[in-house]
Amino acid sequence: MGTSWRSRILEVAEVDEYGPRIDDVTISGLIVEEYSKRLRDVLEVDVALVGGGPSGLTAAFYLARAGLKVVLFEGRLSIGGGMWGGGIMFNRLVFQPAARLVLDDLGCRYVQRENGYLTADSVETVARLTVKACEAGAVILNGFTVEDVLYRDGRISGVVVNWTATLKAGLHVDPISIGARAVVDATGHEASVVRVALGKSKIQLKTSDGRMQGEGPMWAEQGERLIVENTGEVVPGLYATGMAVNAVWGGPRMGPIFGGMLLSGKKVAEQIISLWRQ
Ligand code: 48H
Repeated sequence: MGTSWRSRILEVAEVDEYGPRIDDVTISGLIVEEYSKRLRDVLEVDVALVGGGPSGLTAAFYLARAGLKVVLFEGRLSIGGGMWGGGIMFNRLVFQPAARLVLDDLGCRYVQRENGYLTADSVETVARLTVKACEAGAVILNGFTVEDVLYRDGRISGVVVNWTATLKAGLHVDPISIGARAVVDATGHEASVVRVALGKSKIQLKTSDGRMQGEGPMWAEQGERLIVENTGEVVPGLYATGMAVNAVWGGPRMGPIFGGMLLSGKKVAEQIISLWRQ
């Protein structure tokens, strides 16, 4: 008769000169038990964020800090999106002065340069944003791609997720669904959640023709301004933040300056928090 892995963990562990003996099956049991519980806990949330770049992580931090139940799905194994590489892989980040408040809230270290520009180490900043979002209570699930949305009564009401590895392998495996009062597309240039929503019949954006306008050519000042201005709901229940905003509204790209991403993440969080408090 086989014993369950739980009975193994309850057994008094054998001890050798290095401490309690390590049991392979117990390791697996802990992973499966804890991950399953985490996944079950986020099947229904206040906010489902898609994309773990600067805008998504910032939004996750503010939303979770306000007490909302937040899950963030990141398709890759690594969090941080386009932040790691700074500009042309010189891993320094540049921010405009307006981003200082957000950097301070997130506990990021930076250097003050001429004309108010701020610079920071990209690896350290990714780590800080991630830690702050997790400490605030956001659950980050990496390796998960959002491949569809839930749409009920004219509203986006959740996301449909699958393992990125499953999708990359081209396996025919059905996904699972996550219910959310608000969904945030923080997927960067791809705006992949908005795109998938648009691919479904009957869904129109709040843009002039109801369609995606597509990102414009590089112009940092305009790009940074418009990204913050246009951050918000694009379909009832679906919000855009970060680079996805300019893809939706036709704003220019801005190259390697990251203040707009943080400010956009903060703004989308504040919009959702104020609705939630009503
Ligand atoms: C799960 C997904 C899915 C999906 C994509 O690109 P990001 O860093 O996004 P932002 O908007 O926070 O920041 C943009 C910035 O990094 C940038 O690219 C700038 C400033 N560019 C300027 C310019 O001129 O080029 O992060 C998006 C994340 C990535 O990690 C993706 O893997 C992830 O979203 N993602 N995750 N399901 N369907 N699609």
